[in-house]
Amino acid sequence: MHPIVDLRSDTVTKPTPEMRRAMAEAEVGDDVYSEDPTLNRLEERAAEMFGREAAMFVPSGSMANTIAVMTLARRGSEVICEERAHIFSYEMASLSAIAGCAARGVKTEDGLLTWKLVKEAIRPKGRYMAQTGMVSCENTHNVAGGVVLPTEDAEEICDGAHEAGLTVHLDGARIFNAAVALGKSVAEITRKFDSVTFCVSKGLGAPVGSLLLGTAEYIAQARINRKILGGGMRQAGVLAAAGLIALEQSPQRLHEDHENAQVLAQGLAAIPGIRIDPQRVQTNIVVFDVSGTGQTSQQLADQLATHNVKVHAMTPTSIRAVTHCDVDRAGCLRAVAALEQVCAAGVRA
Ligand code: TLP
Repeated sequence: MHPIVDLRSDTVTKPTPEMRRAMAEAEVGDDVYSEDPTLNRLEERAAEMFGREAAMFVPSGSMANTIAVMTLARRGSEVICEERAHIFSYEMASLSAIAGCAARGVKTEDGLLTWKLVKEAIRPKGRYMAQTGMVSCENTHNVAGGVVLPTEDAEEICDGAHEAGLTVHLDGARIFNAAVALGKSVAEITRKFDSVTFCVSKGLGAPVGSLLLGTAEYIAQARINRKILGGGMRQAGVLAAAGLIALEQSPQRLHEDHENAQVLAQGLAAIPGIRIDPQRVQTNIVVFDVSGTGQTSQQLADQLATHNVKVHAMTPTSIRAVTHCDVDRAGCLRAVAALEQVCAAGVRA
């Protein structure tokens, strides 16, 4: 049997031997006292890359988003986001359960918010409706298929929202993928947001962690909120050591994942019953419709697993495959061949 091709997510990557070595050798201290030199280095380097005053390491992207809402939005206020945004639909409602806000999901065809859509969703000032407090964007948009938010649209949202007295957060879990697709730096494409989060644990390949970025004042408050969540870590330098390698080295290779996603998308498009437009695949996420195969996404995913290919059944009719550093071109081609076989067998059955 072939080795496993795991396309469920770019979160599944294993630390490289260099990361493991750095983790073993990391100089550490107690981060709750801000005394972990490796973690401090990661935070400083991240802030520098994004042109921000400060950064804070958190265990996960979900915690980073929750802290952003806790820090930027008043309890009882509404947060405008795209309907399928991770912060709204994939974080166990922590936005409400923990940060005390309500999500106002905006429906879009392509996952991309615009200022026009955001503006229409802002509540009028009054005594009955929850008042809008914050806007949250996602770049790249995961569930919409890794689509990239154009920088002009992002900036228009930020300018409009600021003028309306709202704060704006960016869930940039995969912002380095967006930067590669846009051919711009992460600093350039995020500069107008009040707060930005990105994950070292996704396409960048580190085992654990995300960073939250903003002004020194914002991050000071965010540190308090991280502690409220029990997210103050101690000798977290062992994690930061891998994060530093991810941050310095991985952005240069993300274009390979995007190229592999294209190969995957084109292969999938040729399979009868599968619907996908490869031109809409901009980064490392490939979402495709399987309704024409006569099988549910879960049935297909289960059968693919018997061929040692793992994918994520996202909805009953759609599957998500994500490319990353632990899957090469041959692996992607093998996934296409396996799906072709599984679909053909389904037709015969
Ligand atoms: N996304 C995960 C799953 O939760 C779906 C994945 O496999 O893609 N923002 C975005 C845009 C994300 O895609 C994710 C993770 C997060 C935030 C949360 O990150 P973690 O998993 O570190 O809490």
